[in-house]
Amino acid sequence: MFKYSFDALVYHGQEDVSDSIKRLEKYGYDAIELVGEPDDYNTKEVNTLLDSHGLNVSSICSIYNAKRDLAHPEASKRRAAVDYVKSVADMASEVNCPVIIVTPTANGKTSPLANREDERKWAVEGIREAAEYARKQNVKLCLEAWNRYETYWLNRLDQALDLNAEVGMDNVGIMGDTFHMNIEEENIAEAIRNSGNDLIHIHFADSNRAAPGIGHIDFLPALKALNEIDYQGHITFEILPASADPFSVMRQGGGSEFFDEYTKKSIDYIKDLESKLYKELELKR
Ligand code: LER
Ligand code: MN
Repeated sequence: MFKYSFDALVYHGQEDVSDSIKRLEKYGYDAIELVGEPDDYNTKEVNTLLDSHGLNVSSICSIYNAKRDLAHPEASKRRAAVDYVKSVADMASEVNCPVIIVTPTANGKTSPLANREDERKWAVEGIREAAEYARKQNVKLCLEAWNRYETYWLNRLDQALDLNAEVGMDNVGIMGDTFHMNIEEENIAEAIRNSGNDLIHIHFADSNRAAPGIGHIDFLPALKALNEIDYQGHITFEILPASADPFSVMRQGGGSEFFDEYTKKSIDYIKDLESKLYKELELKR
């Protein structure tokens, strides 16, 4: 049985976190993915709400902008980025969250500001330092690959595996996001299978970043692959507005469909496919 969560990015700033938690309970979710803005949460209050609605925090979606670029040529900017990841790790430990998302470059950085190899080296150093810190709090980091319109660098899971091997820390893994994978991978299910135990988190959205079922990704092979690798993380729906800069759109309200409509559609659609998958496996026995 897969565990399901929903990325609160589209709710964030539009409603109180208590309303988000109530919505996720109503539609049968196991957990919430919180937004990596530690100053925006009172973690004690969040824990009380989570307890009373029977939800966990699956993960934290960190926000990497120009001020949080782990690969920036300026040392002071890299320091700010590493300190930011540490602050998200602190928040994670306060809400019992096992994994936080890390991407080595700012969102929208589609070409390097310095030599690519130097940027990689700086990012590796920063990720290692943040991982050492997070390990003491029992928090894992997962490296998320983004499509080419959001980053020049980490676009596919094989590249994330490679970066993970170079970082070489036992509390760092990788994650996929089917929206990005649909653009960059040869085959989504194969990429999941090849990631094996290193895949510790995943975002699901359809090809147009709407709720699964609204675009043209075939999610059944992806679920089969997750089942084959005995995936233990959550399936987290990250449904975002149709913009190369979804954050600026969301600041003005992403759209009413992201609340009840997509929250319900996402889990209903994938749970149906999950049942189909188990029936197929049962028939094969
Ligand atoms: C964050 O999880 C992500 O996938 C980025 O594309 C945000 O724009
Ligand atoms: Mn994502």
